[in-house]
Amino acid sequence: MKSVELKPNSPLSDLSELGETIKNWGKSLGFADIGFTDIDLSAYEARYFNWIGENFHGEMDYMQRHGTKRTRPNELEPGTTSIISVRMNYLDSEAENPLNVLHQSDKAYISRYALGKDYHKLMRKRLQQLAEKIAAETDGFVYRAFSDSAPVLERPLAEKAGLGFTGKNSLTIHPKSGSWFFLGELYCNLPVEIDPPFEKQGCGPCQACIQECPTQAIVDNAVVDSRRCISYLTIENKGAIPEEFRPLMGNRIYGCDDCQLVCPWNKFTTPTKEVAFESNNGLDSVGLIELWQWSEQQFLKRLEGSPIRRIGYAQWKRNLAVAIGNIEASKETLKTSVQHLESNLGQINELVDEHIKWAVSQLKTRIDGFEEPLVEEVYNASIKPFVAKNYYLPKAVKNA
Ligand code: B12
Ligand code: SF4
Ligand code: SF4
Repeated sequence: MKSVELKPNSPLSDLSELGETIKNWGKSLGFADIGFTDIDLSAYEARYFNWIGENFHGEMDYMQRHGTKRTRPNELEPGTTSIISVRMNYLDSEAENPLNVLHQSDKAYISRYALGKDYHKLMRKRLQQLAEKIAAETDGFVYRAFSDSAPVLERPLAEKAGLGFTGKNSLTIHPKSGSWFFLGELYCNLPVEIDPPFEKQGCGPCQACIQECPTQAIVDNAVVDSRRCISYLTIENKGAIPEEFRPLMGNRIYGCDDCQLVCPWNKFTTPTKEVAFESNNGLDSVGLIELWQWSEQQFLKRLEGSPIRRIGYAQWKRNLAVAIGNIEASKETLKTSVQHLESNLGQINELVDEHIKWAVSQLKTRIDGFEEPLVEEVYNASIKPFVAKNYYLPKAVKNA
């Protein structure tokens, strides 16, 4: 492959100046951090294949389909010699306080990354703009941009590029910025100086995420069994949600943030500056029954540009049915919820019907035992509380 050279008319005097210049360009394009690394992921390969070997990917076939392409960047994109790793903050500090939503069982909890526009396109567009700036100064620059869009081991790459350490919750955490950010990469052939990696996990003795995960999905240090994770159950899993997890999901209808909400490093979150990630469609605090009443047309219209649209209407209704089945409210409200659920029976598909029936039976058990302590018994029996005791939100968050 051709080597990269500065264009004769470039204002830069030497290729060694390019690294710093790229970081400045990246920041002006909205990335919170930019780091450079090599393509050696050998230290992570065994961990990745063990994870696949344990079947922790569940039905996410795309996670195991590409063999070593994910752990050997040069097999995915031949000619890659270096990787530019970037992160972009997404937490909207103007959105409703997530704890208020989690504490109201008749509200829908949507993970904070999905309150605004889909990040995949935005991230790749910005990476493309960054690449175009580099291409304008150089000859022979070859690249490909990714953000959760190909078999790429994004977190290990970020850790190697100095963008953060891997927490016990498996997320990349920056000690000055928490974990509420997306990752993206440019696989390329630039001869840039690589950045020092994060070598030490910053968790210390803390275990908050492991203890507070509602479904006990963090099965070891930085190892998540997707099949137990609410994010997987609500987004990636296309079939029935196993019954054992339904009561534990509470009102989380799309993704889950608990392992970030309890993480002390998230006191230091830097809120997003991206208008596209702002929650301007009311999804930060909306009632479950209101969403349940959306027709398929409303679902498609109201969620235009949102990542939520990807799961489709039936899966959306499946998730809502479970959450409505978990509502704790007055007897009257529970009865009305049953009516709303039953009015949709036979209208979407068998999968949704089965979840509606489950939800109705949950509500009816609660209605029947309303005067008795049954409600508490049922909920105390559900192994983990729906809501953790300590959360760490940045001061900038509304009502924090
Ligand atoms: C599959 C996937 C999922 C699956 C599986 C999650 C998982 N933990 O693997 C599910 C559906 C459950 C999921 C959920 C979420 N996801 Co997701 N997901 C991915 C995806 C596509 C692949 C991740 C992967 O390769 N997993 C396999 C495991 C083995 O890899 P890994 O966790 O990266 O593991 C390595 C490190 O943990 C590691 N390691 C590194 N250093 C250290 C240090 C120590 C001491 C140890 C022990 C291990 C260790 O070794 C492992 C093997 O190489 C990435 C995008 C991508 N292409 O990378 C997004 C991605 C990881 N997801 C992301 C997000 C935002 C989420 C959610 C927060 C969304 C939500 N709110 O619902 C949750 C968080 C749940 C969680 N605790 O992980 C972001 C994370 C950003 C960040 N700051 O870390 C990513 C990077 C997407 C993006 N481009 O921004 N996700
Ligand atoms: S996203 Fe939720 S369910 Fe998944 S590991 Fe984190 S706390 Fe557990
Ligand atoms: S909650 Fe504690 S253990 Fe979990 S990632 Fe954060 S610091 Fe690490």
